[in-house]
Amino acid sequence: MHIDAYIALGSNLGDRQSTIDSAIASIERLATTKVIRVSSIIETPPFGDIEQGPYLNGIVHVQTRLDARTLLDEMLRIESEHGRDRANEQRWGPRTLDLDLIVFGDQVIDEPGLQVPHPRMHERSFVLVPLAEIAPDIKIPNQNETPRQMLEALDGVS
Ligand code: A4P
Ligand code: MG
Repeated sequence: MHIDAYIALGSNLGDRQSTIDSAIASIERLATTKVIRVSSIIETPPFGDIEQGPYLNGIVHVQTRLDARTLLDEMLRIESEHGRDRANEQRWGPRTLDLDLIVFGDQVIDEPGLQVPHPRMHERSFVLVPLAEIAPDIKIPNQNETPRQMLEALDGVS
């Protein structure tokens, strides 16, 4: 049985577009994993209090037979292959590549180092805009709202 998963991509250091393209190619090469759809890659102002450059952000929809922990481990490996250096960076600070697992089928996981659905997705337009583009009406476990509704709620307050 495959699982429909949604991975958020972000980059604000180096050649952002090449990094995003190469990260998508790496995701495509994962065992038992198929890229179904890639959202538009959009430029977004940095979210949070840290002074940093604009990001490119997007979402990839995959179908995979990997389990969530294996997929996350592969995502962390792909980040480091693209120059991500966690030891020398700030929380929410600039990074060559950030891959976040946003949704993993209907699974709800809350373990050290792995939480899905991503607990802060509903407050981040850089996640919700591309997610609502390719998957506006998916059911997100543990959430009453679809991506479209989350985005409407966020637009309403900002
Ligand atoms: N982890 C747990 N659950 C997950 C999950 N579902 N997906 C753990 C990915 N990782 C998960 O990740 C820290 C640890 O979270 C990982 O080792 C993994 O085991 P991280 O990416 O280093 O954390 P972080 O990035 O410092 O924090 P967080 O809350 O993920 O923040 P973001 O969103 O990644 O912050 N502005 C714009 N416009 N666009 C952006 O993409 N990104 C950030 C970075 C700040 N501002 C931004 C953007
Ligand atoms: Mg992250």
